[in-house]
Order: sequence, then C-alpha cells, then structure tokens
Amino acid sequence: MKSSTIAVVAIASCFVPFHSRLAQAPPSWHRHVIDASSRGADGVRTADVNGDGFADLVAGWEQGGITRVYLGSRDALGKPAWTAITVGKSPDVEDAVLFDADGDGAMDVISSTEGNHRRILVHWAPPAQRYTRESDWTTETLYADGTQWMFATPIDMDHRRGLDLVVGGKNRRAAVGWLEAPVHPRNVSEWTFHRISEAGWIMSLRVIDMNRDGLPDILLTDRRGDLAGARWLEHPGRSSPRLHGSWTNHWIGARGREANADRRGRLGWRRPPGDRGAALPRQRFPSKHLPK
Ligand SMILES: [Ca+2]
Ligand SMILES: [Ca+2]
Ligand SMILES: [Ca+2]
Ligand SMILES: [Ca+2]
Repeated sequence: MKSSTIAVVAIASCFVPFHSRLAQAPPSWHRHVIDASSRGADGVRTADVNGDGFADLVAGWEQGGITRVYLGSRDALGKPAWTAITVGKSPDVEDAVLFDADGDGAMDVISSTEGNHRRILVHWAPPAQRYTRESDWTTETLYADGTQWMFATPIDMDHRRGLDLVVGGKNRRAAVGWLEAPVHPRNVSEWTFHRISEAGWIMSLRVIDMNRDGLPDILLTDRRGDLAGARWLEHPGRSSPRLHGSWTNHWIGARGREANADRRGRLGWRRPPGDRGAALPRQRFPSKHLPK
C-alpha cells in the first residue's frame, strides 16, 4: 500500500474566496467521499469511459483485493454522482488503469499486482449497454513471471497492432518493460514482454517524449538498487532492434538515492547514514505514488 492516508477514494474541491486571497489565507479543501466500502485504495486514475464528457475513475483496493470503476455523472441537483462497478478480483493490486486492450470500444481495465499475487491482470469489459453488469466482466492474467508489478500505462510503442503496455515492478527480478500487443489481444498468452531496464522498486512511471524526437520515452523514479534515482529510458526507434532489448538510460538526479515523492508531489530522497554530500534542490515532479 502506498500510503495509509489513502483509505477511501475521494475527490477534494478547493474554495478560495476572493477575500481569502486578499488576506493570503490558505485555501480550504473539502473531501467528498466516493467509496469507502473496501480497504487500501491505492491511487486513482481517470479516463472518460463512455464519452459523455464526465471523468470516470478506476481504483485498485490493495487490501480488499478488488478493482473498481466509477462512472461519473451529475445528479438532479447538478452534483457529481458515481456508479461503482467491481470489474474483478485483484489480490495485492497496486495500480489499475483504464485501457481498451482489445480495441472493441469497451474500456477494459489493467490491474498490476504485487504481494504474493504478482500478475498483470486484464479485466475484459462487456459491451457498453452491459458495462455496469459486474457478472459480465471477466478477468484473465495478461502476464506473470513472478515479478511484483507496480504500474502499467498504455502507449503504442511500435505503431503495430494498437496500444501496448509499459509496466514496472519491484524487488526480485524487477524490471521496466513493455508488453507488445498481439494480432488478437484476447489471446492473452500472445502478449510478449520486452525487458528494457533493470529496476529495484519503481515508484513512478510516465510516458513522455523527453528528447522531442517524436518517440515516447519512459520517465521514472526508482527507490532501490543500483539504478535507484530519477531517470529516463530513451525510445531507440520503431525500426531499431533495440526496441525489444535494453534502452539507453539517462540520469536526471538523485542517483543512488532512495528517490521518493513527498505528499506534495515533490521529488526528494533519503540520504544514507553518514552521507554528507550536497543536496539537490527539490523540484516539482509528476508522481502518482506517495511515500511508504
Ligand atoms: Ca464518462
Ligand atoms: Ca475492450
Ligand atoms: Ca503496438
Ligand atoms: Ca523521445
């Protein structure tokens, strides 16, 4: 679980009255609970599942062992309302993301699980008219090699067969890699894993074109091992043989440190005992993860 403070799936709204801004008072945030029915909601990711203009959510409940989608709408008074869908069981789920894995138009869900479960799961969605019918969802293992998986995000790596999945893990045999979509994505055994970097404990993983060459690179923070720190992996080119092998690593900072993000989304690290080295200035850094 990334943080004991995330006990519920919630949204917060900020009200900053003009007079407050004049007085430079801190803004007042109100928590609106969407779901508190399970345990260990480990972050929320968003997408517009049904194209109605309202953001929909997905959350993995790590201790509860389930993944749920929340369809957003407005009630008669115009306030946000949510329809919860348990899309499948996902023991030790660390992360969940909405992703139409088979390209049929119905948004499926990928759960990354760690603990003892250690799988990339796909929860296949039924067609739109039955999307909220939980019994019509099915769950399969998309990939498992014994690694504890921390994060997955969709991106088309090779301009072939639609979107692929970038994944990252932690602890023994941990890696950053991508799962190549096959011709028939429903044939889960045909998704091919390509290991592109060793890893210790992936905390953040974003797909960003870091060098502006038009190819999606991978920006990450890793908190353990020889490759701990903030770094990015350079996409070698879609026709390069290295696309399916090791990618060039570029360091950003906090090398060898336990890179982590604080509760305000800033990057920092823990200095080892006795280390009197100069500290880098903290910097804003996109991170879904909060300190353990
Ligand atoms: Ca929506
Ligand atoms: Ca689908
Ligand atoms: Ca592809
Ligand atoms: Ca690039």
